[in-house]
Amino acid sequence: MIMKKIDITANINGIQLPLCIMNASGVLCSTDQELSNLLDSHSGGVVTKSCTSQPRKGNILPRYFEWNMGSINSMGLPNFGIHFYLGFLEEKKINKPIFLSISGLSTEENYYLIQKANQSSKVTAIELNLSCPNLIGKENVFGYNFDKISNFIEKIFKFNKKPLGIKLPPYFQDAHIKNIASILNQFPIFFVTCINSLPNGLFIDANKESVVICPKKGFGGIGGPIIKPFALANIRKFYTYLRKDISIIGCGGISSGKDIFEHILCGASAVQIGTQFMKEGVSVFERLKKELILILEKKNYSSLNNFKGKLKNLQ
Ligand code: RRO
Repeated sequence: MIMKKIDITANINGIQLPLCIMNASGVLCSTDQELSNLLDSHSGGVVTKSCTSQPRKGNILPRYFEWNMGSINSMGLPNFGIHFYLGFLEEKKINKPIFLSISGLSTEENYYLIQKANQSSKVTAIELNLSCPNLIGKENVFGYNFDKISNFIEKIFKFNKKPLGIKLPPYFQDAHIKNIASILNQFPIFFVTCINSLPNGLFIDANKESVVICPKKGFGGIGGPIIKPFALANIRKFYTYLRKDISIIGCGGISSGKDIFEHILCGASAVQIGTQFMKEGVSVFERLKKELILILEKKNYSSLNNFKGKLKNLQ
């Protein structure tokens, strides 16, 4: 039997990834060691921890907890500041696309961070995080601020020259997704990443009659397998409403090759792994790659374009 060569590289609006699977921002991508491990891993790209202009310690510990169906976090944007991430990239030999995630605490700070990212030749693309759910004293998720997003993005494209994508929060109403998509469609955005964690979840320990993380009385962002249906729904709807040249990076609830297949079927061009990467470490990328290839072999598909976005309806 002659096996067809199976191509699971990805193309994010012209950015070529050697593999369609990478890490989600926030997970094991904060320190020099973690980022070096990612550069050395099989991942198709490296996404850095969302950064601010100054280093931040983040919220008090414990701030992350996982169980069989998911994870809850209230990290509070701990990071070493943008200069650390740009400095790290300057020193390293870069062998795959680098997505610098930024998450300023104000619009002005985001403009500053985007300007800095524009000055680095090592940054392939900017992932602008408009969906951090865990900032004490800054509880509102900017991605839900429908009135302000348009002006904010308009100003960015007055000076930004780098490929830029936006990490979105999950939306739960069709009208909200239509609204955001119609705003994003007006700008030369390269990609959206759907979805960040589901904000303001609560996991509790019934034995101890207690919450499991310390900040914000135990409330935090939910990730992992239980959020997959929400990730798929957001990807599917954005795939329908966004301009076709805006790629979608799927994120949410992936722990197997089948989960990746489902994300791509809904319209994702590539995927990111959060909770499962945290559980398994860098070996997750090779495992998922093998599992995805097996599925494509069985279905006789030779590349992601054979099925990307081609989810069937029942009538
Ligand atoms: O650091 C965090 O608390 C955090 C961020 Br910035 C984010 O975008 N998503 C998340 O679940 N946690």
